[in-house]
Amino acid sequence: MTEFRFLHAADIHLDSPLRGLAGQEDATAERIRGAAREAFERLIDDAIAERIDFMVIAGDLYDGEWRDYSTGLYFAAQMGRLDAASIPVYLLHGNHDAESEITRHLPLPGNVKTFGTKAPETFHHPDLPVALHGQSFPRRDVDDNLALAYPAPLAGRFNIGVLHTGLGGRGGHANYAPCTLADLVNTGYDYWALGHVHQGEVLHERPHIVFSGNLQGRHIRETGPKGAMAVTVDGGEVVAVDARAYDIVRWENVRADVTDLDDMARIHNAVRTVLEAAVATRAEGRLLACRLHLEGRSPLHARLHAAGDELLAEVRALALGLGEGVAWVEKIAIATAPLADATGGEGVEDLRRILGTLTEGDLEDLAQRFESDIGAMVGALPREAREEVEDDVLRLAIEGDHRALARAVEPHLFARLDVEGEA
Ligand SMILES: [Mn+2]
Repeated sequence: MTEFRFLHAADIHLDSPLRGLAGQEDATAERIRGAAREAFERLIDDAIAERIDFMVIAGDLYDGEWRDYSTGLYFAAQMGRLDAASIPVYLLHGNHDAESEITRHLPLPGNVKTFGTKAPETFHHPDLPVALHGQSFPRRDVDDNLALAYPAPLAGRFNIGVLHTGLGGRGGHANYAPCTLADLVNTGYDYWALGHVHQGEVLHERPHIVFSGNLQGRHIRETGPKGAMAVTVDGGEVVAVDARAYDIVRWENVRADVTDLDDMARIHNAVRTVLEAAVATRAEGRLLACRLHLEGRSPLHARLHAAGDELLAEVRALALGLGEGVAWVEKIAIATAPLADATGGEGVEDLRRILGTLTEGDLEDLAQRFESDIGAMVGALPREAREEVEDDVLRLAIEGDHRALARAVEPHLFARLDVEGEA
């Protein structure tokens, strides 16, 4: 068997709406909005420049129902570029692109083969001894183990399984089309091109079982390099699986220690310094999109907690001041502590006592009240919204971790009391 190379991508989420950008019109915000398309173009550019033998897209190409046809037309045009370069594409639909009727009926260039939804389907590469087996999601909520029905490997071929799966429920991803690593190993295929889990990972070698991860991070829980897997096969054996970064925007958590900084100008300086360092060492020339964590004991603790949008606007101005398309601050997480434990009047002591019973004492009664007040609200959130929560406090509420929830709200409550007391 000759040598060949393919790109394995997944979870591209073209034109996914990006939260946190509302009302921001600057060039940096525009860059972030267009990041998924730009990353996709990098992938296609690379495929053509390197003359790869084929491409696999393992689900969630689209984010869901389109607002208009532009997403589909854009995709068709990019596939046309690969068609002109004689590069076949094997496309599978996952939970996010399962629902759209438009998606299913969009005519695509002849090089694109889309796996059917009714049963596993097998495609053969036109020139190479490669067989690809896959089944697209017929609907969003697929709870069956699709892998069990995939056909036996074909003799004399390099067999690739393409599957969108939560595997066993990994890292906060919904466990769609669940299966085990053993299920996949036992099929006797040579490579499993998996999608759905946004963190890229080689889970097994010989056979190779691989999540490519998503092409472009979309929020602060998708940090670090994002891209696709470049796979080289020689003599029927996988000889290389290289994670290639195609992202345009790099998401990172950035921390600033503000211990003992006693005025806002010094805090601004500290923030500028950590932003510059993160741009230099972690962004690899990409636009740095970050959550800024302020940490340490600070005389400005209460003021920082109460500052809200004003402080966010200030640090965004600092980030934009580093240059166009260099850095953007998604949110500030204040994790400072006061210089000394604040003392307060009777009300403050009561609050401290109540929170103390939550974080240390017997939980039964208050847990029930949490359940009835917050549990009902959280229960009303749609499944997808629950999965993609970015707010730490809301996440704890969803997880029903009342102790951690009480600890998380405590500094906010005391900071507010302190600020009001100062005035
Ligand atoms: Mn998915």
